[in-house]
Amino acid sequence: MNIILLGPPGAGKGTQAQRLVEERGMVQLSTGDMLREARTSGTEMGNKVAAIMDAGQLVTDEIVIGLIEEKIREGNAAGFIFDGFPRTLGQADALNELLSRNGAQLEAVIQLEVDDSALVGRIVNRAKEAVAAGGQARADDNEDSLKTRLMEYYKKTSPLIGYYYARGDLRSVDGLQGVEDVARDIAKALA
Ligand code: B4P
Repeated sequence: MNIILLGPPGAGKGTQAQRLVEERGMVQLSTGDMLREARTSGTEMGNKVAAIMDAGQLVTDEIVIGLIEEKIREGNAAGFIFDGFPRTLGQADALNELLSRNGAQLEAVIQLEVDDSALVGRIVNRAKEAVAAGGQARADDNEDSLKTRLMEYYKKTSPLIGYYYARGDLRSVDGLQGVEDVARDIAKALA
């Protein structure tokens, strides 16, 4: 089973992907995590990625598709959770092609619905918790970057809702609920 978790920044894609990994043994492919790893490489590409992410913008399709392509080619029996990918129509088309080229298909797209005011609260809270735990907040977890991240989401990612609805793949889940309740509704949507 291959599924996509779709939603604005802070909707809980990463949180729910982790649950699915624990409960179903699926493999999480988080482009955010892959890009955060790439930025630590010190390469020219890594530095470019860091600057784009910190500003809250989307990294180019070319870089992101390149990162995901290799993982899909490796395949896995339990299926992939695409966490934060695709984020543009170009990425969605590329994913279709990559899956069919590898004899795989998409089972469902879970859309996590959360309103903007809750998103801001969650992101600010995540930044505070990271600092309180003695670590560092993510460089893009601040109100300025978040404004850009939300604008990017509405402009470039939200058209995917109509795209997957038209294909009959979309399942919407109320992401404003607590983590357990969201997980329960995702399980229902996948039943
Ligand atoms: P991501 O790493 O994907 O991060 P995100 O969208 O901010 O977070 P997510 O929705 O996973 O939220 P989480 O569960 O952590 O992207 C970061 C950046 O990478 C992007 O801005 C972009 O620059 C780049 N990027 C990534 N993918 C890309 C792509 N495909 N194309 C181009 N660029 C790409 O939850 C957030 C917080 O809420 C946590 O603190 C969590 O504990 C809390 N929370 C979660 N669920 C909750 C609930 N139900 N109730 C209360 N709190 C909850």
